[in-house]
Amino acid sequence: MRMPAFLLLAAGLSVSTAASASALAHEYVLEDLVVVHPFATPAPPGVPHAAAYVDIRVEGDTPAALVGATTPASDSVELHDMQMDGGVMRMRRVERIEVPAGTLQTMRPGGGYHLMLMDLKAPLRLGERFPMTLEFAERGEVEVEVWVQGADAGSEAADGHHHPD
Ligand SMILES: [Cu+2]
Repeated sequence: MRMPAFLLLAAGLSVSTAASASALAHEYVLEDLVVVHPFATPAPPGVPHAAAYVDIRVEGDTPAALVGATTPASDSVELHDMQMDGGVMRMRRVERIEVPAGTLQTMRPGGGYHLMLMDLKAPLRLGERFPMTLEFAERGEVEVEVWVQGADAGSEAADGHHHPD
């Protein structure tokens, strides 16, 4: 049975809402939370890990917390934060990524939060797409499609999504 989109939303299921204006970005809705333009940078053969980036916007009054992710593309996915530490960029694993109500949490290559795909099952090539399930505290899960893009192209597409003008 085909359900209207609003019923799926009410049931808390994910709906791919389309970037109808352009094919350059994509986003997903989970209740009052919007996941915008998930992308990952390429990983050539022999490179075991890759980073993925998702922007998360909370439109309602309740903060959100990303607490985990899974994908068939890798053995596991860790939430990471990358910061300068004594002149060296260091990655550390975090338990959760908080997104305060009414705000946008962006992730970009080069620093800060990202999702680390640990032990890739295959290289990630430009132009490929793969599914990933994001798990949020209280809100549950949403499945998104991750696009493999260069750091600049992915960042520009995500930025453009927030500022369509
Ligand atoms: Cu990392």
